[in-house]
Amino acid sequence: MSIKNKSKRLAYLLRHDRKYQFDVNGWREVSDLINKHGFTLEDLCAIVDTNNKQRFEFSEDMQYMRARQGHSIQVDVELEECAPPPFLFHGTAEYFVNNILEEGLRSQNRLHVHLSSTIETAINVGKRHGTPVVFKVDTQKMFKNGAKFYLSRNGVWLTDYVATEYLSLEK
Ligand code: HQG
Repeated sequence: MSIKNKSKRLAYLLRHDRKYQFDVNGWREVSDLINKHGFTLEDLCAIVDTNNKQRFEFSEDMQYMRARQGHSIQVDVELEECAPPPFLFHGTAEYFVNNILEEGLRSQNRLHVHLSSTIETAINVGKRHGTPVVFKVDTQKMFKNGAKFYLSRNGVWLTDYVATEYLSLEK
């Protein structure tokens, strides 16, 4: 398996695997990944070091690993609450747009709505689902109105929900 595919498999095991009993902060034993899922320690180190989005981290003692964001399982990865920049972007696919304009951005299967700092990143996120469309999010107004924002350790902005009043289509 290529390192890219191993990384995808690891993302599933650290974000979405309902069969594993995660620690409250989202940590999974390195020994479990090695003994039950076919990774070597070298694989895991290479994935942490080379991952383009720095998605994963080891615990200090190297006994555990976790994903820094993107989970569907209920864990607390100790996200840092932060004041957002004035605007952020959300990339989605064309066929979700009408629904989003009706009900706002929901986190769907994940714990949070994911927002991007740049239009380019948002386009790439949207492409994963189809023809990309980018929403501009008035994060400043949301923040003034009491919404909370979190910045993951790999630089992804997260929030719980974005109501339609804060959304505009980016052309
Ligand atoms: C859409 C990747 C209909 C939402 C990326 C998205 C990201 C709605 C899809 C991270 C909706 C959920 C997350 C509504 C939201 N009606 N559709 N009301 N509200 N949606 O994959 O943001 O590579 O769970 O627009 O880079 O695409 O995995 O979220 O299209 O940072 O590290 O529902 O995943 O990171 O899709 O992607 P997803 P996402 P990684």
